[in-house]
Amino acid sequence: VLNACDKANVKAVWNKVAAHVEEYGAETLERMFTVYPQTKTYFPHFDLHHGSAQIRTHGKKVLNALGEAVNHIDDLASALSKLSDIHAQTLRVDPVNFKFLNHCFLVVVAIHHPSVLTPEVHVSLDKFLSAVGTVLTSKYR
Ligand code: ZNH
Repeated sequence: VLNACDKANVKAVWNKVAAHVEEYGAETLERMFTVYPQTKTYFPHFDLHHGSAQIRTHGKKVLNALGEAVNHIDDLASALSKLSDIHAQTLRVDPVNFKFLNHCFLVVVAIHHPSVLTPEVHVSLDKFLSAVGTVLTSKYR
């Protein structure tokens, strides 16, 4: 459960990330496809080469959705309800992949903002990303 301190930490991280959603989103996805190549199976229709416009566009979508979640951090279930339907009913992404994506995003934040990501903030961001993943995989059956 995210406590008040976690919520403040996540918002502080997002203040740093918000201006770079496309760049960080693309880096997160590229890392995920490289480090966890099985995640590529969900994107057979994408050009997955370095610098792909589709990766940039999709990365921006994913990070904007995370930003929306930050804006509604007290009510993630309603804020992500539609996205949760899409992931459960249409995309059927195996839940393990959410951990991969979360990990890659944490690494990207760490690279760009090392001083922001104290161990305490790392915990809060990890808790937030897990909570988002839980919501997005909550309607699977
Ligand atoms: Zn996802 C889609 C978000 C995870 C896969 N996504 C999507 C979108 C969004 C998102 C916003 C768009 C939708 C519409 O169109 O409306 N995701 C997200 C988030 C997350 C995710 C926030 C977490 C955090 N996904 C994920 C994973 C995976 C995925 C993990 C695998 C690996 N998605 C996906 C796909 C899609 C999506 C495949 C579709 C794409 C296209 O375009 O086709």
